[in-house]
Amino acid sequence: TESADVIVLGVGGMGSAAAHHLAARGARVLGLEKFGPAHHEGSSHGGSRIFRQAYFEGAAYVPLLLRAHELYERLERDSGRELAVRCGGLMLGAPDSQAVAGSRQAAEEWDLPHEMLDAEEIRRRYPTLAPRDGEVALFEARAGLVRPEETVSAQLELAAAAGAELRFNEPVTRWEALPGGRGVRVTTARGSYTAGHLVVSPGAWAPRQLAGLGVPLTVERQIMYWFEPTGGTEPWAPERQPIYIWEDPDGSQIYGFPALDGPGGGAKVALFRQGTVCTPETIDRTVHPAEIEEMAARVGARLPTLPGRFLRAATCMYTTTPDENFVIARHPEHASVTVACGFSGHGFKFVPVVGEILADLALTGTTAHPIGLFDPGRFADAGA
Ligand code: PYC
Repeated sequence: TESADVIVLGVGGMGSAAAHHLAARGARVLGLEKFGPAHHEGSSHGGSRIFRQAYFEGAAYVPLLLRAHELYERLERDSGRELAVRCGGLMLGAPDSQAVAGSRQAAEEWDLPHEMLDAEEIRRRYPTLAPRDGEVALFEARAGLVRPEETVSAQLELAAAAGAELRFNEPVTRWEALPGGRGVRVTTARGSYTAGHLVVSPGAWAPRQLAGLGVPLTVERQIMYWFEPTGGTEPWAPERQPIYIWEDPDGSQIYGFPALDGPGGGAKVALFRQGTVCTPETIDRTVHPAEIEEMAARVGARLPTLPGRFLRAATCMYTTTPDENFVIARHPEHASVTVACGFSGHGFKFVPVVGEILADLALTGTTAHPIGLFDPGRFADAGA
């Protein structure tokens, strides 16, 4: 049996961040991953994730986003990789929609720089967008996108450079907290390891790896689509086109990105939430013609130069809690285990700050970051 100070189970978005922060603080880290580095099987692929701070899901997230912004910049400097594109962001919809009213409330509460635009001003600034009369937008210049695969790769590289041992294609079959606070034992397809502490960051594999946590999690299949705009990608360049989340009167939201990655890269669009329930084993990885047609019709109604030509689509997974807030805590039953799961489709922008929090919790049992919202104890009565 080999041993480490801290084992990290799953080194995707959150786990690679934890491994990076733990190793940088001098812990002997062993990272175990079912797939290869920065893989496409989970929730951290597809070239782009939204970054924003005027957070309509709740102003309580804002301090974490302020720190995430700093840590992404530090990660960019330390890795020499381009991880963020600061193209700005628009939250669009009726003035009382969650996207608009919620982001405005967070911006006002935290004094975040933002502008409110009416439909005419949106059309004037962004010929790619066709809001209806009465629709408005909150524009946030500091918003933009982050690059998931590059971010995971940067964190893995920096973790390894700080001494972390990372083992890929090595699925964990079982973990257990040893009695008497003697740490943990983790068994994989290849061996058995002990450590003083375990960080469990399994993404969509949480329902199995954290079955005893008592958090009701739902894994959802999501689809990302890339279209080539009619008339070319010039107006869709990140210098001109911000990211956007656009809420319909029925509360559903589409979101999208500027055209990235040169000719053939296309403009990515997707539905926020509303996925179909799946498991990592049963997810249908095929994107069907009817799904593409439905998305094409939906974007065509709002974005005059889309759908243009369909380029490609890919699936990924959300792991969602009933209130869509994350779960980040010491395990309520095992003091030698820290858990991170249930990022509910909006977690990637937080990746480096979650790594910092997980390192705090694993090494000291506490953190100065405000994480009360993420306590798994909030579901304690749910299944009773
Ligand atoms: O977290 O901003 C977000 C987001 C938009 C769509 C999916 N996640």
